[in-house]
Amino acid sequence: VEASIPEPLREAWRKHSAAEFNTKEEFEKDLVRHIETTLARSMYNCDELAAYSGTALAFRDRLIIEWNKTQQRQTFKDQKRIYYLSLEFLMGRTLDNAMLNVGLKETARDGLSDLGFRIEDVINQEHDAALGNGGLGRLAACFLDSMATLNYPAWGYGLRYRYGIFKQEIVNGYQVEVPDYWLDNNPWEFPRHEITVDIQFYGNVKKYQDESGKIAHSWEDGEIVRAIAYDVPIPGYGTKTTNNLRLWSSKASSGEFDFQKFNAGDYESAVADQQRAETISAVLYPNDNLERGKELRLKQQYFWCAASLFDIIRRFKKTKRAWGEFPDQVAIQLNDTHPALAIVELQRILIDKEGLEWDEAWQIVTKTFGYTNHTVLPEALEKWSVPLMQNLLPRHLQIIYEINLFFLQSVEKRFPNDREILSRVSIIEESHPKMVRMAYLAIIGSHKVNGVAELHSDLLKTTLFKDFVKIYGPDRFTNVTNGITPRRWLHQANPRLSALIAEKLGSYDFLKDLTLLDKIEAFVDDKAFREEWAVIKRENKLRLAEHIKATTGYDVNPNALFDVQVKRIHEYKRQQLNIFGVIHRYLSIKAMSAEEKKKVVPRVSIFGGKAAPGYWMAKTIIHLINKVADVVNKDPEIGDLLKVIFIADYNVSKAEIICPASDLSEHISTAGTEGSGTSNMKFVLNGGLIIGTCDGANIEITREIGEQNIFLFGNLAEDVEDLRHKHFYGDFKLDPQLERVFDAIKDNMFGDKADFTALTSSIEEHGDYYLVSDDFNSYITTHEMVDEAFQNQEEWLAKSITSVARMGFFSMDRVTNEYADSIWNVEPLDVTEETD
Ligand code: Z2T
Repeated sequence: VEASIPEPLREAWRKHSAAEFNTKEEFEKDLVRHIETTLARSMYNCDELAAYSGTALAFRDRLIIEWNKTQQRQTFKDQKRIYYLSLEFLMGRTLDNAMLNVGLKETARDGLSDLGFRIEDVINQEHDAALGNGGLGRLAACFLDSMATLNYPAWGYGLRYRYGIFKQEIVNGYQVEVPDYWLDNNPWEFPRHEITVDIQFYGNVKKYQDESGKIAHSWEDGEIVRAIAYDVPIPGYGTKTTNNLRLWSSKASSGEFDFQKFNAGDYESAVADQQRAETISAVLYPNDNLERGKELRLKQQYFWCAASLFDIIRRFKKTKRAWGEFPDQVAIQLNDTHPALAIVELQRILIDKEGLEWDEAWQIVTKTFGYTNHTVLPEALEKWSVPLMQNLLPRHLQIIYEINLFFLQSVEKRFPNDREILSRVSIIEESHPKMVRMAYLAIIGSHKVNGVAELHSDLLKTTLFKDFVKIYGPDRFTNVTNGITPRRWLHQANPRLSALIAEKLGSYDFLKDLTLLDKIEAFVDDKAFREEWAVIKRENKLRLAEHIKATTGYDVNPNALFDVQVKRIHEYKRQQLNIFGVIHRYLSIKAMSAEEKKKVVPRVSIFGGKAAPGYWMAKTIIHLINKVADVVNKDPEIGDLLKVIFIADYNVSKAEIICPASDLSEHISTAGTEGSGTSNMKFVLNGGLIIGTCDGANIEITREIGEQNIFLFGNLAEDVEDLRHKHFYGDFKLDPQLERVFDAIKDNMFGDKADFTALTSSIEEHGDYYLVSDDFNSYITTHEMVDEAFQNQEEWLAKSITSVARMGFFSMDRVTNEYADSIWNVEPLDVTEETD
């Protein structure tokens, strides 16, 4: 039977086609129906969780309808599509975003209220989808929102982890990791049990002669694992486009468990096989900016790349085009090197399965891929040991050697007198064991390579990838500075500020064209506007204060300066600099007379972030922050002048509460280490000022908002190498104010000093790699300038408004359009009469 219904029967279908709710009445009807039938509950048995599920199901119906239409439209038009390959999608919650994107949140609010629920309580029932670590995963999620909003035909491809990033609890000041099992009752995913791909591992390669006598290769006798597709609808804001995020889940290939083994009575081993297969998509690796070379991680990477490519090729083949047209139909973006094996897999399919010649295949491959690099930190660059890859992916390793050979031959031809360059740029590092350098593979297999902020992209070109610029010329390397979606990070997180801006601008159009924000600069002296702006900030601070009270028990003064640093805990991000600064402030206040204390600007220092479970130094930093909080918050000499708060389990939904509530946020990485940073953008867009180093996107934020509106401090990227060199040769003097801080720690002021020796000695004795001491004085002095500025509330407010007005550049929509024009060469596809 044909899957497509014949035309004469379609009228009956059309008559009964599912309808979308648009009014409050229709919403209530759908909601009650879902609660009473889908959930089998009633008005006598409906808690907030059931109300959440019912609301989600009602909105899900709407999304599905537009999602189906979008997929039909995109198939019918068959334009070039974008495929965004990312091992991480840090989505956060879906319901609130879906309600806002389809423009029916107020309708739902009224409907829920009629039925006895407060919409905020309902929204808060949802579990975050946390399939990511930090900035890289959140960037992927912002991409999806933006690509749908701009009507690009785009798919995300990722892994359906059973466990997302762990939940963080703080017990006695230490981080404790709790598994994040998030899949039960998730209404936002659709299992596609009919969409499967069998993926091979291990085995060996046979050489043979094909019919024409040509030498060919086949990869045989491996172990097979099945990939099953789970689809997630991605609605755009104020558009009908609803794109697809496809996540792969792993399962044993022969179904429930191996039949033969089972019949032979080998029950245990049959179950073990099944579990081993399911382990592939079981858990997200919790490292941010660190790669550890574990076999299971390589399995995850290949499993996901192979399934995604098979799926992409299956779609391409349906159109019966020639292979040469593949890059005109398909743009694949590699989110870091995690999917770099896709390059090898496409080459393998083209030459081993489709019988193309090497050169023709390689042309197609390089035209298809683009590679985004997110960091210059050496410990984050992926390298896989050759023996490991030989065992797991024998044919792929051969192809990598082949790619490398042709590449090195071309380099030798161009630089005949340079022996050194060959070993420097080889994909294979000649170490013991030999290693495959994934970044080099990604560069060689892509037509464009981009960094994520200007400084970062410049550093790539002058340091890490210098030789490749020489080989390929500068055109292969480009910059696309990161952005954030204003839908989630302004409209959803800060609805009152969004409404105030809309009122002044006459519409919410700025959410689709963020450069329109510049029009609010005209109101910077408007007294009523300024007052409302200040009231909104205060209410957002109160909301955060409530959260702090509920989760930590501490009362914080909403009039104090809220000073926030929330991001993954990492030495290069320098939370240690911040907490040392806090100790400095504490000691200074304690040394003051009553008279002097009256002049102190009250502060709440707020921290949040997870440490990778194996990263001891990061865990030590968390411990110190919590110990300092214990002491400072209970010190009667301090009162409201200083509070230290560690917010446990920082995630996307907490960021939505925290970002709108900051007066000041900290983006203080050692210059040259942070690729871009994106929370800096979220805070400024919500009217917070920032203190930061000349690093990542801070530099471009300064260019946009003006240097009078940001607190910059510290050494510059160009000076870092020299300073490290000096330290290495013993030219190091601990900053005297930092010495006073260390003395307090060593006096056991914050508990057993031994707990913190690793932290202090990394600075005093082991070269201070992250330049904490070098930047300390500048940091402290700049914080004094912050205090002074905060005392002039009128000027502070003007800075806040002006900065928001100038943030248009950092919209993810600008980012998406830049990728579309300069890397993907794709066009949007909007609804037209022809297509609908
Ligand atoms: C990550 O979040 C980032 C870089 C990585 O390099 C890995 C992870 Cl998990 C392998 C971050 C950068 O640190 C940050 O500066 C940047 O803003 C973000 O990616 C998005 O580009």
